[in-house]
Amino acid sequence: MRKTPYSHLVSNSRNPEEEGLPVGDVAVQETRPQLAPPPMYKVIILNDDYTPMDFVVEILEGFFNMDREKATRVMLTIHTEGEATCGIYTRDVAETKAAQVIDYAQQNQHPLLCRIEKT
Ligand code: TYC
Repeated sequence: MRKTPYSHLVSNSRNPEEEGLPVGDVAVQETRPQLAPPPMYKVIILNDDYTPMDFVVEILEGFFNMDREKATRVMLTIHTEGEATCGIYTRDVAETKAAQVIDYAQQNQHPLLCRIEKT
């Protein structure tokens, strides 16, 4: 190796002894590639006796990108079964959607609630 003022900082060698490093007592933990998909969370909207059906349909269209037909079907499922899953997202997105739905309902004086649940 050519000697330069900085050659002690540069490793061109795969042989530790050549660089004056100890041999055989250095543990190297390779980082594992992060390939696992993230955990996913359902956003579940709950039924109540007071929120107007039209308002729930508006929520499903506006926050969950459903068309009128799908939004109406999901709203009626919530109304008859007590709750329904409206979308599945990563945790941050699910938490944000749930908070936005509750905020928007409160701004309009409706008691609509939702929660998130790990899939
Ligand atoms: N049960 C409500 C009513 O009869 C309608 C409703 C549907 C409310 C879905 C909330 O998440 C809900 N007006």
